[in-house]
Amino acid sequence: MKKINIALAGHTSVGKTTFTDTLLYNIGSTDTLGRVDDGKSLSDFDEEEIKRKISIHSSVFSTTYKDNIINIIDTPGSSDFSGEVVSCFYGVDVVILIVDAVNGVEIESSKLWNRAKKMNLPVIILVNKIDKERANYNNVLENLNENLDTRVFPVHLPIGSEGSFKGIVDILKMKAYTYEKGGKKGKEQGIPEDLKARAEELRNDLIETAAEANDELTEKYLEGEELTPEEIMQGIKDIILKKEAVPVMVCSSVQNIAVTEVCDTLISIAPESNTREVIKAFDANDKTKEIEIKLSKDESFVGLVFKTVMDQFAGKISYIRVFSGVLKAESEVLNSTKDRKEKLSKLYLPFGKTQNQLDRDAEEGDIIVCTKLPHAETGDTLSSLDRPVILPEMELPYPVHSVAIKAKNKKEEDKLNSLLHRAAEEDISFKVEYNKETKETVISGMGELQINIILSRIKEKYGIDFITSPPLVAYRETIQAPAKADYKHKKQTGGHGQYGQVFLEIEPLPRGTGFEFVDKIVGGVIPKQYIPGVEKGVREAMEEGVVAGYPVVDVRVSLVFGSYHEVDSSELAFKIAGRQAFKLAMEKAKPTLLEPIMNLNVYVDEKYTGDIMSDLNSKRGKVLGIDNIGGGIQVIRAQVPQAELLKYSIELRSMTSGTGSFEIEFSHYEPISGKIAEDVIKETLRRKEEEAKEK
Ligand SMILES: Nc1nc2c(ncn2[C@@H]2O[C@H](COP(=O)(O)OP(=O)(O)OP(=O)(O)O)[C@@H](O)[C@H]2O)c(=O)[nH]1
Ligand SMILES: [Mg+2]
Repeated sequence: MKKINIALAGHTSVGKTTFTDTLLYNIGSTDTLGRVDDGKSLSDFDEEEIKRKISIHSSVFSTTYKDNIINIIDTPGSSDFSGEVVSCFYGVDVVILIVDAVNGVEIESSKLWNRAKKMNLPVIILVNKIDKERANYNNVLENLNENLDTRVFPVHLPIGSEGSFKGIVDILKMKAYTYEKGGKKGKEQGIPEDLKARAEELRNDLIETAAEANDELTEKYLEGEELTPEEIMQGIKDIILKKEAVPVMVCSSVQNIAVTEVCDTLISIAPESNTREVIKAFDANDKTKEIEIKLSKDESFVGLVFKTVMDQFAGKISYIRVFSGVLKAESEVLNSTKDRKEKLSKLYLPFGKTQNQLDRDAEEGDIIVCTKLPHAETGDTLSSLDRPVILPEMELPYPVHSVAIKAKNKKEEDKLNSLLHRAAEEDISFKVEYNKETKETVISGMGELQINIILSRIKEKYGIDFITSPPLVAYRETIQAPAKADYKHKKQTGGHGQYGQVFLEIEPLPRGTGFEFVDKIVGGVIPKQYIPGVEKGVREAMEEGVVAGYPVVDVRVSLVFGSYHEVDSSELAFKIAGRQAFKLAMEKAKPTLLEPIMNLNVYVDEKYTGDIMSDLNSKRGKVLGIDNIGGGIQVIRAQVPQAELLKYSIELRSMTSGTGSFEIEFSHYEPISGKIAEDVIKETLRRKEEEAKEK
């Protein structure tokens, strides 16, 4: 019995969900063949998915076929949901990259290919929709070879094409399978005459590929000896694991032709749950200590929560990949990421929207579901109490779209916040943060569509109305020249007075350094106990700069001189003096605004590159380079002010008819001046006035 854990991934609409539904039907996991198009898909079952006819969430199916356990995860194709795709990649051992037989490699396919490569996950390619008009297998193979930085080798050859597609030649078995309408399985037959030569050619190519797996096979092959069927199979498996070449299968999911043969091929060549033998982890008690986890049921338990669903009735549902050991129902495990114990109740096997109770222990290689784990979140490692380990942290795509949000009715603010946090628990790429600097709740994710879907659910289901706006930019302030100032705080109010005098020198520091306070007092002109007061005052003043009230950064402040009074001095008096002196010094030190600059990677079809470049130009962007990543897709790497990118996901969509996508992350701060700075100051003051009025 094999255990195979698969993620189906690919560009939008290549047929991942249709393939899933067809496969589940063919292997007898369900009696009815559901379809995305008629809203009956077992995989796209969510209301929004049915309405929009696209996948939004991943769906996990634990199935058995010919005594093997196959866990299939159907992932969504739109980049808006790529966070969930990537987290699911952490739960599987192989990615089936599905491509459309006419379109070949598209933007998301090429990003997913790169992601799988980065994660060291083996990939097998499935060409779907070979029944479509203009589909041509040889063209797709060429397209794959050109656009993925690997070599592909077909393990299937289609019989017929476009409307006449009726089956495949399996190059691994050198047998042909053809379909009759309504059949779940191909009828085995001899290879059609007109395909014999091509099938032989592909078979030779396949054997040559297998021979590359190791020196022994290579030698045998070169000496003209025939490789045994076992050697060929083992060679192919090794090559897949090493990703030196990638096998290609073919089918039509919607016509239900060759889907079962795809499944048979996967059983013979896909890496199994323990093929990798070991994975890396860290000792939970000493995170610098790397440990190898043996993928075996005889080891201590280690599992990963790779998906979380907040179900209206069942509560929190955690999807767990068991990497090693045995997991028993009703037992206790350690959530080593959170350092908390988790009490498990029953164990279930996932099947789309349903869960079936598991009547055995879960073991290495299984994907199971637990409900109501108190602490577990996506990305958490679970381990046995006797060997606490942590798996490497998930590396997820960086959010690209953010909006500020507040409840229309102030009284609903708390409820809105808790619903947003709940959504974030379920969707690992959706983040909710309170930005202390701008005093806004900012939600961010992978795209406008993702955020709109989450918000419309909150509105419709819970009746909460809210206002969204582009988030405020977290500007900063700094100085551009050294300056000096002094301030004497002196107050005589009846009995005890207040007294403190400080002389400060301030100077600019390199970008990103933050703040330095230097005590240069000699001869006790300010007693030691008051000096922390001065620093506190300076820090307070730095929270709101003199240009537009933004935090001040990259400044060295030296306290050089001062005076005190035996009776009237106090830490408070020196704090006030420090604060005021800093403000005075900053006024004289050529203060300026700083704006955040982002690193931006834009992925577009090359026909849009010109438009994108001129748009980036108008956004004050600096283009750093353009790379071809294959498939006619270019990555434009640029640095652009954040203020210009607040609606970029919407703009890019319209510039590229929805095909472009991008990645973004904070890079650094840069000064702004002139009209741009004036506008920022004006807008900030206007907003502050408005806020003051509201209060
Ligand atoms: N001609 C043809 N159409 C197909 C095939 N497989 C799927 N389709 C159609 O392609 C459309 C998209 O199919 P889905 O299965 O939803 O594609 P998907 O990859 O799951 O899409 P997302 O999850 O939204 O990215 C549907 O209208 C399907 O009927 C196929 O083999 N041939
Ligand atoms: Mg889908």
